[in-house]
Amino acid sequence: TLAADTGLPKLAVKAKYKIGFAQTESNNPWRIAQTKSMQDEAKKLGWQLVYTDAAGSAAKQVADVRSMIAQKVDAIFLAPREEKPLAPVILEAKKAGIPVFLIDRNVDQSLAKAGTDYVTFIGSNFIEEGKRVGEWIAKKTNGKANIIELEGTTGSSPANDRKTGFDNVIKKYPGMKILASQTGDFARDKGRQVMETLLQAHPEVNVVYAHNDEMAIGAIAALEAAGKKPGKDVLVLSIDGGKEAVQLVVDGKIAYVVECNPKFGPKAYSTLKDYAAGKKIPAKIINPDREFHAGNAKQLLNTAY
Ligand code: GYE
Repeated sequence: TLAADTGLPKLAVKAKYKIGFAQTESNNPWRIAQTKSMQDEAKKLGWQLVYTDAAGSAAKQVADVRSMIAQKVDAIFLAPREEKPLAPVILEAKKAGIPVFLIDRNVDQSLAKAGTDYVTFIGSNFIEEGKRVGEWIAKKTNGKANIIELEGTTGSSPANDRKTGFDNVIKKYPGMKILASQTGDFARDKGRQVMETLLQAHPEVNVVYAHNDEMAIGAIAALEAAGKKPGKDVLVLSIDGGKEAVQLVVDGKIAYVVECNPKFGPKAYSTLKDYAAGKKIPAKIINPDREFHAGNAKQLLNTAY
């Protein structure tokens, strides 16, 4: 059945649901923390969770969502790997009468729309995250920096938006130059490899902006292997705020981290309950992001995921 006002599938009020969670990959602490949060909260509520891991493949994630539709889950939580390829299965779920909630990553709004094709996007404001990193660099370097940017997964909403937010700040400072910007696929080893190559081409680099902790940690390894001191010769900045990165802030190797918290479980399921109860759900539900720097990292370390 379709809710007449929005076109979205309705969800019955039930004590226990059978829900799907289509994860995109499990190769880093952020993903593992997110999956654990979704599983722990389902267990707490006594709900049945159908969990899939797309292992970094948008095509597999499409197949995973289709299998959830075939299993007639009550609702689907999807962390879409990329903005475009996952949009069609959202429409397929809608057609099958299954409401979809996007968590952590969004999809292209020209292909599938929040509030019409899927209920809502729950996650961070990625544009704002990129902007905060850019503004921090501008302040610390007086608007003069030679920057290497390590981008997240190509075509993913956090990679697109973290770049946009950052670029918007850079544009205002003629002395801030992006020497090179390349994808490291949100992965530690890829970040290290890309940084090694870019470092040879651009030895004048003095700032590294990594779209996530994992690539920042990889970049630090590359910098150290090349005899550079992260925190002294090169400022390293990242997004996520996992324990390992916050420890590196304490150690002085990472200068600044904007948080992007992976613990979605409680918010995800309370939003589902609100939706079933007929409450109006906003098209975007934005998580508040903290930040970590030399002045607070030690104190906040044990609150990082
Ligand atoms: O920053 C990164 C992960 O989609 C917001 O994906 C998420 C990002 C997160 O692999 O570490």
